[in-house]
Amino acid sequence: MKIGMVLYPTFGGSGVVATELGKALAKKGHEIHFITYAQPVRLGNFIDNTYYHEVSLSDYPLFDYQPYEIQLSSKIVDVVKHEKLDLLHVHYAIPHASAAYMAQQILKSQGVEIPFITTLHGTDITLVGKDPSFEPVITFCINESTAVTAVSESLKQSTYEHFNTKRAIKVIPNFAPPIAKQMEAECQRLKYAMGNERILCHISNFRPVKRVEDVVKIFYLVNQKIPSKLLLVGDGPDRFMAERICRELGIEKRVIFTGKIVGTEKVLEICDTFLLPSETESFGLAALEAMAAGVPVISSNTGGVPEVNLDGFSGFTSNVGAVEEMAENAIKILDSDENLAKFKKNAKEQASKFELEKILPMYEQLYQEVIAK
Ligand code: GMT
Repeated sequence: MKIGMVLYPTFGGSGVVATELGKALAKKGHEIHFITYAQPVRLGNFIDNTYYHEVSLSDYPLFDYQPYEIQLSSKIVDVVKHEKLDLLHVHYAIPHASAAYMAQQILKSQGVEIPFITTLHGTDITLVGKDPSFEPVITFCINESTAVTAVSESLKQSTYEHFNTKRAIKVIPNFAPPIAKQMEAECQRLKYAMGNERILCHISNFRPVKRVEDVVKIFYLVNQKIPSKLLLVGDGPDRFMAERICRELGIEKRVIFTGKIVGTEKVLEICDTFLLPSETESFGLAALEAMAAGVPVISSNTGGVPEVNLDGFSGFTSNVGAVEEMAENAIKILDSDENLAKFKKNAKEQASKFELEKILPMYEQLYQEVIAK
């Protein structure tokens, strides 16, 4: 199949899923055309069957705001026509679904039919989408998409709660991209922690929804009982606040801010526990990636996270803001080598339910269905 993949190119989960999905489909022989405004961070080098079409933005002085959606629609029209695509798969509703709809209508006026699938990822529904200023467009696009998928059962239910739609939404969970085994993990680990220290980790875009302050407080409590280090990976609006709190709590020498990293599997390989205390999380791809690397997860029990992290098995889940309970749970995992080994094994076992080989055929089947419609 020839598939147009419309996505955000950044570190956000939706872009990661779209890129990894495209790469996996390309490996199976499908032709994948990524359409976005910058090189997707996970795309990497020259990969067979993948093509990247950059949407260039106009900086004409009349525009206070660049009309990205219009330029994206035009690019989609061009790519569909000239590359003879079979379907579009757009990740994150805003503005990708409305751009796809507009492109579809333009193409229809020129005698070209193109179906489009919208995958809802989370904040497009739970935070941004239900903002009244977006709601009518999102509702319309959900209703007009040839097919709609959501990354968890929880996100599907939230969509029905917040939007005026009865249309079928298929749950296709995210998958853990395959990870190449690192050979020097033990050496690498010693660069960050002494032999007797545990390493905790958090990876995110440091937005308020991630509750990075809770991450630091959980670590502060754990570190009082168990010698440890915290790796904070990523960057965003709450990084400065997190750095300040670390200094106030006197743990700044025990917390390492790495900034943004492309190959996070290298970090995960040296970690013992992953912290994800988010306010809301439709799925928690970062937690799944941690579990796939054998890292147990301490998370909130919000949104789709309990579908991924099994309480008491692959880690623990708690109510949002229950910092002390989350710290106690982390200590339960970290206080003996036996417990840690058990949870690491369980984390991998739970992650295997979301292996790429299990999820990919669900998308391929859906693609066949929408093309046949
Ligand atoms: O979490 C973010 O801020 C990024 C956001 C995105 O759209 O890229 O992530 C969302 O999509 C991911 C991939 O499906 C999910 O794993 C995340 O849980 C979801 N984030 C939220 O719901 C807050």
